[in-house]
Amino acid sequence: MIGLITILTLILLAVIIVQIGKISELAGKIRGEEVVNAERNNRTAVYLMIFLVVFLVFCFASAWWYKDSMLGYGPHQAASAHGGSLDGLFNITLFFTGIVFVATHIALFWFSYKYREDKNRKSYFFVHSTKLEVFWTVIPSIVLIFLVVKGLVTWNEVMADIGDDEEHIEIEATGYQFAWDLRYPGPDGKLGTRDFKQIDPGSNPLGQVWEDPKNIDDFQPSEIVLPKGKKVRVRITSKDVLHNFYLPHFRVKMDAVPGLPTYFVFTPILTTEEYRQNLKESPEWQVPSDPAEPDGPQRWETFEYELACAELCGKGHYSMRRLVKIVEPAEYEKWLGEQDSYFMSNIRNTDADPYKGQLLDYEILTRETQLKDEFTSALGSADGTVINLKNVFFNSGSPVLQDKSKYELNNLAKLLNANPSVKVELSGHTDSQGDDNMNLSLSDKRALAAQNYLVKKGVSPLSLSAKGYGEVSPLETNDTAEGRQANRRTELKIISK
Ligand SMILES: [Cu+2]
Repeated sequence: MIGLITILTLILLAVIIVQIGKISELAGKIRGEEVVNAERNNRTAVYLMIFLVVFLVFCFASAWWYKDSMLGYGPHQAASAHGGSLDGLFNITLFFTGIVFVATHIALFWFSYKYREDKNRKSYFFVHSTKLEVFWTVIPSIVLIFLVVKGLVTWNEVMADIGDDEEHIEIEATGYQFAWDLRYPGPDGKLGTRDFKQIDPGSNPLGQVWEDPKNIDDFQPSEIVLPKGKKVRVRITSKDVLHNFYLPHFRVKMDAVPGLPTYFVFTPILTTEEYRQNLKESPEWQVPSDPAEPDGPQRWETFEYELACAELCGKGHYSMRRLVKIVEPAEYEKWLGEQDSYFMSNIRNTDADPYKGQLLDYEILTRETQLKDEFTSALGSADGTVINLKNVFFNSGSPVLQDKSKYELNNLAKLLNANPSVKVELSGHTDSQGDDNMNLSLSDKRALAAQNYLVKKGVSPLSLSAKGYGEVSPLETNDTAEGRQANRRTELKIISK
């Protein structure tokens, strides 16, 4: 409906203009062409002057009106360390181009006013003015040299890569139609290698090479979380077409090119919460976030940083949005601890796992902290708390400890040595396969083997006891291989503290 009205209005306007033209033509015939022309020239000259004033006022007023919504102005100060210098560069450029913009517009319209047709004025021609040539060559040259040099200096500062041994966090963003796959390096701080031939949309979306141990702990979060004040290097790449990694609030923008990894280094300096506090000062942000819910949270409260794609990469382009959260370093560490490695949750012990049956360094490390936590919490709770000792393995049907059991037992020895007053019982358990008595005796021997190992590692024999329980207390069903595996175990019980 609005479209139809607009079209009708435009047609009507065209008709009116044509009619006015016809009227002035007729008037010209009646009153003599010259008089009418002079009048029309005067009128047009005045209209142009009015247009100039309205136009310039509009330009400045709209810039002023929207200043709180523009990046770099009002509450939108850059949230990254380098952002300020980029904003500064924009402002310097705006200053010079602004002067030229205003001056040329005034000159353009003033000249058409001042030099409108006048019978009594004669044109003045001149061939060459050296002064003028020098004037309009030298001044723009100086300004341009200044802008280019300043721009280069800023560019080199903003685009500088990480120096050798400089502490930083490296993350990776892979664009595809239509989303971003994000990858973090996990506790080792290093991203694993990728090979496009290994890409499988279901089980290996990034084509990570599992033989590379650096891939074991990499995780793929659904949003970017980063600590304030730490240098971040983002590896940027694409799987299909050109995308663009754009973090507007951090003044980070870089093409994601298939087959050609790019990068951007930046340091966030404002947490999401601090940015919200800045926005809170602006009236534009003190309105309900959802107009349908006037009592709901205000706009500034629901603000989030975002990652967008700044390349028109296809019809789903708009949906390439990911949340970005900047938090205090302690909160970041906490978040890191909650992330699950992609390999461990999706690939471990499947056919794609090249380490099937082996104990991984990553597992040894994570188990160390886990055991420590379990032991500390057991000391804090009532006597009788049981800890399942993972990663204690015996040869099949025998009480001989496998070499890889040393990690768990060494860690346990460390904890017991640090708490000499704690008394514990080691207990052996088997599955239900085979003879009951054999199982009981085997579990007894295995518990004893674990005890002997701990004594060798300096734990006082007085704080240790060992007992076999055979097959009587299974954790899970004995009908499946996984269940039986879970039932064959060594446990630790706190007797007294
Ligand atoms: Cu895109």
